[in-house]
Amino acid sequence: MNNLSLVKNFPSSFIFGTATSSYQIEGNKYGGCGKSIWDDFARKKLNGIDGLNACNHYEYFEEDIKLIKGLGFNAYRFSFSWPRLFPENNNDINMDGVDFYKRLLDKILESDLEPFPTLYHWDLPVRFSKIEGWENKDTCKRFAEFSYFISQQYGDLFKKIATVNEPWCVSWLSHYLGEHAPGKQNLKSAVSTMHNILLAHGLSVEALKTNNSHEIGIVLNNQYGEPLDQKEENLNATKLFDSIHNRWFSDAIFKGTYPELALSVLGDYLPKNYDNDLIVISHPLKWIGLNYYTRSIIKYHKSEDGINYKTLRGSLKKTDMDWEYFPEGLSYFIKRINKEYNDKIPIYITENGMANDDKLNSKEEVDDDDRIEFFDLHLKEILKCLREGLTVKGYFAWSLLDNYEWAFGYTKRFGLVYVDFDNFNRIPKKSYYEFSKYLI
Ligand code: IFM
Repeated sequence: MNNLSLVKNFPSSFIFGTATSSYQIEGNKYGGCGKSIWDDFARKKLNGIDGLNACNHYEYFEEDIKLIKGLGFNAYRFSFSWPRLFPENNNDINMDGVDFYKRLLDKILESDLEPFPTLYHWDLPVRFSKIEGWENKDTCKRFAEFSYFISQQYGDLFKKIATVNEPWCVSWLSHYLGEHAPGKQNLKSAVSTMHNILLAHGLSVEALKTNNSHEIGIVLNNQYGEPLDQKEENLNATKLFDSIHNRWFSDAIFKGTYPELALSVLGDYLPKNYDNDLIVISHPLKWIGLNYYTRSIIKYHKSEDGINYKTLRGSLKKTDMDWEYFPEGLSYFIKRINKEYNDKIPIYITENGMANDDKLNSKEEVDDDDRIEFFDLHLKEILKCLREGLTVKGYFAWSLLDNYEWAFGYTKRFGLVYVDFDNFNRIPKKSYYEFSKYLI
């Protein structure tokens, strides 16, 4: 039986935290929150299963922060909801929203946790749909203004801040694959969003810097691509997958370029003079967040638009998302950041975790041994990286609570804490107690 005793082997300066996001937990029915593109998408594509109530973190946040403290963790990653703060338009502030994040930050600090806020975790106010959301550079400018507002309002309450969570999901998953809001399936929309979301990040960095000296980062999600076999066509397909999924974002952020291979298929769809924006996109950062979950098997697949690959599932043990356990990928990407991009930058694993088909047992407890195994395997990879002198500084378990898992609604449970969505009861799972056993 796996346990998490290995957490004792981490240096005392290592940060352990847990991560959440606004739309997934807060409940937008509370506190005057406005509508986001996810409400619209849920209504049109998900039979109305949305984040209206979510975990009602808006009312339960004090209990939730207590739960984090009870884990023995020392940090909390959360996101600000843009539609909560500016529900109607870009000028009129919702004071209940302002007050909510003030109370939340005060509680986090009072509990001796380090806040790791993120400015954008996908809940774009729905009004931006009228101007095609992230396909329009005006949205980037408005995001910079929002960033400025946050730093003015709360700037003295946190040190580190991330601009955008997972730009690949904001762009490719949402505009090419159509799986997330706004649900488009159009290569041109995807490519302009792949560029604009990075521009939004760069403009946000500039806006944050005018106010104070925060340690600014961005959170990228990397996925390992494993060629189906050693045939040349599958090896090439894997390189293209990596170039679009991973290198597009890290090359732009760290080097101010886009990878040649991805450009060969996407370049025609980029805005004119896009390279001027790359200067803004590649402003130096103080830290980088890496979200890591799984790998994909990559197979050549001819496609009209030149995206000549297909992603398949392999035969390794899988989570309830049908994602394979592939912990080796985590150390692979940590190493890649240090060896290929920047050997000094602090790396935080800002998300890692698994969905499990958790059920309450007869004692009203949740025995999520598979999750304990998942954490153990991934933390072992991080320990290896630390021994090699790589600059990984922290680990955030995704997630604190079972929550709204986007297109899957409430059917996928990622939490360290089980949530009964009928009455908002929170029940710590076995994995929760495993962390606290060794960290407290
Ligand atoms: O729930 C999401 C989170 O919002 C972003 N990263 C991946 C998680 C699991 O799918």
